[in-house]
Amino acid sequence: MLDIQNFIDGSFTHALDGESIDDYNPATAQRIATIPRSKFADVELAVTAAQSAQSDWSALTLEQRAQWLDRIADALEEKTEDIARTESVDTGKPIELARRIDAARSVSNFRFFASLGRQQTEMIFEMPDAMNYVHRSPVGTVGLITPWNLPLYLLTWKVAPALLMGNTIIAKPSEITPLTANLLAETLLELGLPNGVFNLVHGLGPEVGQALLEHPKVKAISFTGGTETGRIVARTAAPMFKKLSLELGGKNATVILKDADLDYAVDGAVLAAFTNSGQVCLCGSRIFIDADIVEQFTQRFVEKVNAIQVGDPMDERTTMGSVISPEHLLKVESYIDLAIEEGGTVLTGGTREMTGFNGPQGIGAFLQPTVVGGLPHTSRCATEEIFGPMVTLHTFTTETEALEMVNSSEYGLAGSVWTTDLERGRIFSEKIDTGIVWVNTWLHRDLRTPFGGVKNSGVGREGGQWSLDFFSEMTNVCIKNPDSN
Ligand code: TXE
Repeated sequence: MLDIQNFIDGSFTHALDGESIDDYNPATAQRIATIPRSKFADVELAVTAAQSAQSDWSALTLEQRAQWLDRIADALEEKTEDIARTESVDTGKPIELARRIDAARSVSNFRFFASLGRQQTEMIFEMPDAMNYVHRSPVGTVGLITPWNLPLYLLTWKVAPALLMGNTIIAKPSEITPLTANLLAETLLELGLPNGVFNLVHGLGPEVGQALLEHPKVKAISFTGGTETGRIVARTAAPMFKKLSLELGGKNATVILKDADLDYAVDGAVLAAFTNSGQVCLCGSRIFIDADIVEQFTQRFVEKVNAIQVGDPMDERTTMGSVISPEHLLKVESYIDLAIEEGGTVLTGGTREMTGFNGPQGIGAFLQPTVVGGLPHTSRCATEEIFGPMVTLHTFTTETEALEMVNSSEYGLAGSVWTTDLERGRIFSEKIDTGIVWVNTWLHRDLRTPFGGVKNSGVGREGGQWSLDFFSEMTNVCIKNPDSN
């Protein structure tokens, strides 16, 4: 049992009122840690620490802060195994996935932004009689609120650019997965990052998260999480004119065109559907298939899904672990019941048993990957974000019909199109109302590219220069020499 504490002004400390909440391993149902149930007073302490660290941190050069990012990347890389195990225990995801995706990306987030910082050039705009240049300053103290699906991956995606641009940070990780944020704080303490530059407050969203949103000295909020919470964040922070970045939910489409390389497309669609038990905001949970190939595709897709090894996250052979919590398991199961009520057919999955796992069954939050056919694309199962190991299959006869179905969603985060005709794929992609489209691939990320959604999937973009713009304020300085007429 770990006794996790807040990290404020370079010290680990309990919540001021001493209250705590429990943290569980969803694969074993064991209590693994307690975390502070922080409130406004704890946020106040963190803000005070951040504000007093602000001027020294922002006085460093971009190169000096890039060197900090490199040092953090190196330190995290040495802890790869620790990060992977901790993330796996806290989320129920397979250790192999946690190592390959969560740990690796947490390191590369810091390396990437260090390198991007070094590539910055001055923005200069010459006029016949004057010159303009753009001076960047930090926003100040920023609040970073992150979810449970990719805990350290998504937190470091915000921490790295925020530090690079000279901001001080108050981070609020999900109360369901607090452990790797704590590991990051320990690492920063070991490295000697100046006190108050990075602060971490744990607790419940509506309490400590809300306090962070409401604090007048927190000048920007970068939030990744559910769409409903995103509305609360916007409602609270927008009237205070805080800078806001909202990365919200998705109900992404995977589109299999008639000329797709079928085996390749099946592999891609399975990965898009069930990576991290379907708990990635980019997961393709609605699959649209051309009627001419629907039978072959469905047969091969179901076969491939049946080969997924659902089991002990610590077993290297496991390809799918548990879902995030027993409550989330019930939510996903309620959608399977709803699918049947709505007239769908469960083609595979829908049960709790584990494959390839010798431990006691029925304790952890495990669910077989579930494929549902026969539902209209307008059904609740095909329109609401389930965020679990469940997908719906739909058939189209023309590409126009496919586009109409894909774009009928309230969400617009990502999507993928599978075809051997790259030009056709490109034209189709541009017509999808979404922030990100992949052709013949999924979750293939170049960190320089814009990341974010349209419609109910969010506002703003992260990634590359977009993150640097978010975490800085720009002042245009126009200089005229009085001697030049
Ligand atoms: O997200 P929440 P949850 C979706 C997915 C999932 C649903 C709910 O559909 O089922 O969201 O998941 C903090 N003020 N995604 O409950 O509640 C909260 O403590 C300030 C999509 O985890 O949005 C956590 O740190 N903060 C997604 C963070 O917000 C508040 C990833 C996200 O929690 C708050 C995860 C408040 N009033 C879930 N209330 C994605 N797009 O990646 C909560 N929080």
